[in-house]
Amino acid sequence: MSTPSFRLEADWNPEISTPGQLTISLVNTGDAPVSGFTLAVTSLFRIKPDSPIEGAQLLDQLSNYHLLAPEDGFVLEPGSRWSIVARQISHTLRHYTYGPKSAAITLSDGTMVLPEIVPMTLKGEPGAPIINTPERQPLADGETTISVIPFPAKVDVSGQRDLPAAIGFGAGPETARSAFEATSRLAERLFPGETLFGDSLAVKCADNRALRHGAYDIAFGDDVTLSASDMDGFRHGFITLAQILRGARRHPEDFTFPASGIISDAPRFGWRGSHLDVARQVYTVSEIKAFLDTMAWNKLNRFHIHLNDDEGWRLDVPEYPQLAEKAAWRGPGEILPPLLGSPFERHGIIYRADDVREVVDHGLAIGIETVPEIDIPGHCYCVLKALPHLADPEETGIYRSVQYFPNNALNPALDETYVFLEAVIKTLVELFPAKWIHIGGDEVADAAWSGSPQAKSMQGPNGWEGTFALQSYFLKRIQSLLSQYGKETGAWEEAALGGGVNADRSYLVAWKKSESGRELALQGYDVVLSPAEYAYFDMAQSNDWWEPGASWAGTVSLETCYSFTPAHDWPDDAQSKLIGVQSCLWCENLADRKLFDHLVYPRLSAIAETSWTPAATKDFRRFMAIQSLMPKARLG
Ligand code: TNX
Repeated sequence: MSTPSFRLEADWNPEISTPGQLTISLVNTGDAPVSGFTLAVTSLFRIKPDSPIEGAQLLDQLSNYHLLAPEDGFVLEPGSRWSIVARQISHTLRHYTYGPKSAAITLSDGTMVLPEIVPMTLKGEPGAPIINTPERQPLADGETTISVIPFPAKVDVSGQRDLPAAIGFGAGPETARSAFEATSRLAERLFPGETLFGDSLAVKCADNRALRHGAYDIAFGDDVTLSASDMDGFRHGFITLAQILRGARRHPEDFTFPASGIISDAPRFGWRGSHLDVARQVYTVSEIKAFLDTMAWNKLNRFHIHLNDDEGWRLDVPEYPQLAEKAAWRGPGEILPPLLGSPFERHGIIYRADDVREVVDHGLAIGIETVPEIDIPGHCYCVLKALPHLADPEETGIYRSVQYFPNNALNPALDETYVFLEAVIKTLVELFPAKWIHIGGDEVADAAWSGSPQAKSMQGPNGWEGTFALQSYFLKRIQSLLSQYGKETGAWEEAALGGGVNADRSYLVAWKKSESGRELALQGYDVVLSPAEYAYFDMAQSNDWWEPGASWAGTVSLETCYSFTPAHDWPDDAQSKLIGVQSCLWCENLADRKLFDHLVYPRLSAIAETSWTPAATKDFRRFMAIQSLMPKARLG
């Protein structure tokens, strides 16, 4: 018998209906007819449940997992196609990445066949995904600078020194020597085969208590002298020197190694972060470490790791083995079906204590604190599937999250919820030394808990005060648990709803709009800005259909990303509430790891420059000349 084979095609046509028409076609590329089969597809789009579909029945669905079957008796002949048309779709589809990401055909005898998947087209027009690296744009003729990103606060240098063979450690305090050694190991990992550190130019290091945390000065003369008051300052100085050397070697027409003068540098913000969603896709410890290395070269210092979402839980909590055994896995027969491009087999990852320590220690050695996020009470679909006793047994009705997960929020009215979270927090406190723990708080559905008698019984003096009043009660209770451990609370901006968390000892990440941070600051919260329209790396970089990513917050070109000007219109009394800036990388589209570098670099460097360099010193033209020297994680 011949081996069955298939090709899966998809097309979006926004001109046929509103918002548009999605056609999915299965082509039989084998040489025997097939019947009695089903087709399972994961994607970014979601066909709305209970909406009419032409040519198929939707047998099952969870968020973006769809199980489809042709009408009874349908036979798919060799060389012919089965087409399904759907018009009620969760989003307007704007890029090929919204289309099918993984799929499987189950034949009538139960055999599973994986089709070839063709990237989704727009109105049938052929094309190919864009995966590229922005070109370096040289400086104007005769112009020179130093090749440093983020660009230092003050640069007053001149001349051109003969290039040293490497940056060496001359003399100085023990902190400087350790910073030198850690930076030299970092450079070896990032630029294998290049000599940046060695024993050539003997940099003299000096303690200067007048410099603030992370700040440094470099004086260029016969000697090169690096001054700082702490390890971070020395590390930053050595990174700057290595960047200067690399640039001057590669593009001597644009970049100098100064002969004299001074660089006086200090970060604009204490919080210079990057978030990574390790729930939607699987990231190995070594992939995370490679990402951290690129952060460090950009002088970023906070790694916000998003450890759970509806689609997966990543942290082993020994008291609840169901998390490691069930909630971390997707696949046929698992509590979660394949989603967002995961393969049709058991697929997932759980980080055990040693894995977490490896990530945390790797970060600390290069100046990065890892801030863990457990996203509660929403985004907990897989937790509630793995631990069904955490749901109110009397709950009626179905509410859905924006991502279409049904009843996915932990219930604030149940004692068991807090027993569970105490165990989770105990694990977090043991493994993550940073002073902050981020507790999510985003995107709880408006209707959450409205069908739970136990939640309803927690009425305020004026009756049921609604989902967000209850959310506030819940988040405050978790916040006080964290403060018993001496930890501060981080959360997304929605944690201010319904009464909010206490502003004291907390920070909120403003993500919806660049203005939302200002409101939070005026309410008294410390704010980290990560506005999606500038700082979300899952946003596509142009309107081109073939540009990967999403665009619910618009498109974020490198120039747009660079143009982000934090708090430029905040009143003076709110400015002190801005503690920093971070990027976010949500990973719905990153089953295809080849997209990682394209989405992240050099936008990571643009955010790094915004978080470090004084607004008036930023310069996109200079950035475009230097950015190509910055490292990539090369995960693809
Ligand atoms: C919104 S930003 C979310 C995430 C999604 C992201 C996609 C935030 C706090 N929640 O769940 O992954 O949009 O861009």
